Amino acid sequence: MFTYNPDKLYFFDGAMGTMLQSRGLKLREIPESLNITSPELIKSIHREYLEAGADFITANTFGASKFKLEKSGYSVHDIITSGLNLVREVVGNSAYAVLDIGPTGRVMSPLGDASFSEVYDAVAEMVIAGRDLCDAILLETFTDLYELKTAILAARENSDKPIFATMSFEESGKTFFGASIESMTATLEGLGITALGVNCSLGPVQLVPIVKRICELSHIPVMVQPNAGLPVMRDGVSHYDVTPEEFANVSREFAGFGVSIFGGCCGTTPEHIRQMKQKVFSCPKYEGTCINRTVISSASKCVEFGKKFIVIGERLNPTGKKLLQKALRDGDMDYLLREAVKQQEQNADVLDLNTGLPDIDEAQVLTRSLTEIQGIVNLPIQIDSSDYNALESAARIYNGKPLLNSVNGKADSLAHVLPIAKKYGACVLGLTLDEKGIPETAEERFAIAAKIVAEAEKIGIPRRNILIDCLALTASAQQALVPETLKAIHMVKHELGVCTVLGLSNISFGLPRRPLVNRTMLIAAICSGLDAAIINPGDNDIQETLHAWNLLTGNEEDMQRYIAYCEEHPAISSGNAPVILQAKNDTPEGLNSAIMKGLKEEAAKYTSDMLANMKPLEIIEQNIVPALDTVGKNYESGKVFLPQLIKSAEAAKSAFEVLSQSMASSGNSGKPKGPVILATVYGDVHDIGKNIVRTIFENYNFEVIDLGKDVPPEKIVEAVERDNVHVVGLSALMTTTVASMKDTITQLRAKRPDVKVIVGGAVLTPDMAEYVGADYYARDAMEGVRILTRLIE
Ligand code: B1M
Repeated sequence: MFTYNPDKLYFFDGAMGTMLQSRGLKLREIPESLNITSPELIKSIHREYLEAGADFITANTFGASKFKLEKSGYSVHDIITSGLNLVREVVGNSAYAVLDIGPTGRVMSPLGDASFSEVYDAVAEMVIAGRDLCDAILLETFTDLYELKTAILAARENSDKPIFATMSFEESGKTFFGASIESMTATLEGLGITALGVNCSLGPVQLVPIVKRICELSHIPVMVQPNAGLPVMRDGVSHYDVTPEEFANVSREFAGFGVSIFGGCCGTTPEHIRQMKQKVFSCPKYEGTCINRTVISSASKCVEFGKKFIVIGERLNPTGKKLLQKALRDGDMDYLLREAVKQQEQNADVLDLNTGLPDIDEAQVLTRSLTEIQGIVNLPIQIDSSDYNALESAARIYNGKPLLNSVNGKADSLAHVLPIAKKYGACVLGLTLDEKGIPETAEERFAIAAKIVAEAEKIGIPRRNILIDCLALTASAQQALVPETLKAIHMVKHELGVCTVLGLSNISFGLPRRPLVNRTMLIAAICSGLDAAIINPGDNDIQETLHAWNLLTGNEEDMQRYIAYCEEHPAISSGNAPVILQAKNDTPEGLNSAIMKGLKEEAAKYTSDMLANMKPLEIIEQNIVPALDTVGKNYESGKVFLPQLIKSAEAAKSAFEVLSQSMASSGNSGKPKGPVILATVYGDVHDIGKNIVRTIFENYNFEVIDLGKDVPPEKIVEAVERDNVHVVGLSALMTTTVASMKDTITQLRAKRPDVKVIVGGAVLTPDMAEYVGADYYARDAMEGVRILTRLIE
């Protein structure tokens, strides 16, 4: 089995797919099936990479998950064992045999329909099939950090082999699903893997800034497997133009950043690996170190403690909040999502999530709430529970690196919570209390903090992953202890060297003008070394105090933020009650805002309310379409990523369902006219517009045969002939699927020249409609109705 030696550099092999294509792999042929049907071919490729100097030979098992092999007739077990046996036959003991695992091809919940356990089980099946035959496991080319974390857990818990994990980045420095370099590094490095890194999607040159940043951040070895450049299409085939020499030169640069494991992806050949090894092998040992930071992360956003002051939103904790308690008991996730989104809009940096109530299954409610919230809010979460089982269940399904709230100095707490933090690579918040309660003096609280740090380090949790809460006691009852809290914060921060957090509002309990006391304590604590507070981010007093503090201690940007804040909030609050900031866009653009934020139930509710004053079509044209347009533009400009796009689409759908029901109840009666076929063309899954068109057509009493989305031309032709239809409506939303629309119309014309074709969809123009050979172009659903009426009546 492989053991990493920090004094050595290691080399993986290069592309398998490119080599197979150059040797005649047929379109639609499953590459992994060649382990069984053409073993000599696969062995010859392994042999070439071995001769080129690769230390690790990767089995041809990348796509061997049960989802991908489903209809192939091959079993996961057979593909994996045959693939690894072929490697072993070639390398014997002269190189390491690697079980290769790529993404499962499913999108995980709540964005997609694959649950954590489905993905976990699929990867575990692959690992179990290959664990006795391999020396290491490579999880590569992932773009969804959540899926990769799940796969790592499946690999770790079902084998003892070293794990290498890589993700594919776009030039923007984010993955397709929006994971950032920071969030990837923070999340993966604590999961007990041997190395993390990047592969595929980009060539070595484009990867330079990404790899440099990963090396600055990662505390574990870094690996890189670039493509041989960006693909260029020639004669319908992808070509990769980076030569072995260029590839080797940039790889040497990677070694200078601290990369110690090298290899190649699409377009690389044995020659790329040979020259890379020659160039890199002689590199002097890298002596640099990475940045030591206390960070937690969601899938896309990292928060660093110890720099800017961090606000941890406290509103998702049911203590004293009747409405939240009810929502948790009723499973009203929308209430939680609204609170989460509101705190995000109020500039919280992190959200505390506590679902503890005496009469509920906390593990179940906490994991469900967390799954929903992390699908919609991009802030990191502080998982807050005193139930060890709930804490572990949540840390397991959390998408990123969480902060666990909390451990304390009691033996039982240390024994249960620290192993959870270690296993999931989480940060953990330590409370300075133990079996004897909360000590009075700063020195005693410091001693508990030091004990927590020592116990954590003993099991391998680095000090940077520990934060300490020195506990604010109520000033009205224990006034003399306030300075002890401040002193303890100072000692923990400066003598123990860990970041500090404080649950603030307890300090003012029972006193008049609580906000005044809270904000005064806040500044005193920050001066003592406080890095973060658990507070209500909608509390104006706290917000303006923090803005003023940042202005006084920060830079020009903080000055501008302070001025902007004052312009937005002219009234200075006073009195006892915290002033809750109004969440932006609450009304009157509620529906647009709900769609943009991806809030399904809110979108439906706003739509029902709006139906009192507006017609369904007006709501579609004035709200749904513009909101989706904005989301589309934000997606295009990289402000939002695929997960948010999917969430917005779901919210738009739920709004539209309400409209559909309303239109159905007011629909025309009489004998339906038609029929007309509707379909979104092949290769295109956008069906919101097409569904709107269907509903409006039906509302005008046309019979619609809806063939759905992503419909192959043959299926449309077949339906036209079978049902003797005279009008076909096609929808396309992407430039890439206009060609598919043209192809569909060509095939239709060949069989049924008499059929009239109406086309629509955001990407089309009248010119394009003519180009694809349509008879009519409809800008929107109503125009479609007018055309159809003329045609059919
Ligand atoms: Co995507 N998407 N999307 N997407 N998506 C677009 C289309 C995009 C423009 C966003 C952007 O980058 N700005 C872009 C295409 C770029 C291009 O080619 N020029 C894009 C992309 C790139 C992608 C993916 C490739 C993203 C990815 O995976 N990397 C992927 C594509 C997958 C595929 O199809 N193979 C993808 C996926 C998705 C989601 C699944 C997340 C989701 C779709 C969910 C669903 O439909 N079930 C989605 C969404 C929601 C959008 C945007 C934001 C909104 C589309 C929409 O529903 N609009 C979209 C941006 C945009 O269009 N502004 C975008 C509202 C709808 C009512 O309008 O369909 O035009 P529309 O229908 C109108 C009229 O056009 C007309 O009537 C309707 C009502 O007025 N009409 C007809 C339509 N068909 C008609 C037929 C008729 C008559 C009228 O007679 C037959």
